[in-house]
Amino acid sequence: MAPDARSLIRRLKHIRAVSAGLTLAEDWAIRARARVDPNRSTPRNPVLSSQQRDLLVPLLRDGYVVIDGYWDQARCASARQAIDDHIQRHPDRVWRCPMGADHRLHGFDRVHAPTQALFRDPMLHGVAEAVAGHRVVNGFTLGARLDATPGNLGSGQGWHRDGITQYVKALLYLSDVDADHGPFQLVRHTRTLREQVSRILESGLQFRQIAFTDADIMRLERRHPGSVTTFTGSAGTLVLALTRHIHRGKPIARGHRYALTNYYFSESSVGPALADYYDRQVTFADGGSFDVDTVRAFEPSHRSS
Ligand SMILES: O=C(O)CCC(=O)C(=O)O
Repeated sequence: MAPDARSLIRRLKHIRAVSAGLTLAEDWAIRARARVDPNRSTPRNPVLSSQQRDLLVPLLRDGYVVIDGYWDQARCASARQAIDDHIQRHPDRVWRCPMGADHRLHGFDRVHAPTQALFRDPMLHGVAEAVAGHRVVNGFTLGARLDATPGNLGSGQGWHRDGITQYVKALLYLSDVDADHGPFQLVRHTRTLREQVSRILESGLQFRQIAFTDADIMRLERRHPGSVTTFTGSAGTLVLALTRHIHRGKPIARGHRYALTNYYFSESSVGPALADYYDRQVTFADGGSFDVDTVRAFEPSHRSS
């Protein structure tokens, strides 16, 4: 696109009615395209267990649900050690943020057998699919350690929302996380089309905005006090969250935060473009890359049960 056209669009997006209109139009186009998409995939077995229903109801209502004690302390301690060992042994396979706080091991499930239990968890996978309304795949489990370095932005590098093909993340704390240890935070009422359009009209957010400043969030919080929700919890706590909400890991003030995160994607979005996106940025924990065929071939056990 010509630079003039780009700058015109940038200026138009500052007009709230234009941003709201574009958001509505894009949503309509996405839905229309999905209806005629020959590759559209639907879950073969949408039947949920009572445990899954118990997770799905608050997840859809609030945008998150917390499972206490998903892993016990011993398992968390051993995974923390495995993350430290891997970071030390394979520094070339670690993605680091510019402030040196966030250390990320993509595909930690490939090198740490106990993480497979989280990666494959059919209960979580089934809930992720029920939320999306179509087949999703778990692209990888991220193993991460955050260190409290000066000026760090926290996990995820600041307030953002995930892309339209990522509905849900499962984040498992491996260490105790209080307000100082970089907890996950989510801004409620920023996900649905209606909420997004309202936030544009009230608070000046913009069409397709995926990164947000602290000032943006303070404006939202002033209008809707209590929207920012902070997830503290002990090691072993799992947070399932709809990550089209604005969210971040809070900057870490003390010590370290260890976590594992499942990255669920719409199955139809997993292809060369996504692989290329990861190839350009990271080497996976086993030295490999995002492998479209392997990711798509994995058949979670809940589909056949
Ligand atoms: O780990 C967290 O607390 C959130 C990370 C996140 O949102 C991201 O990496 O996109």
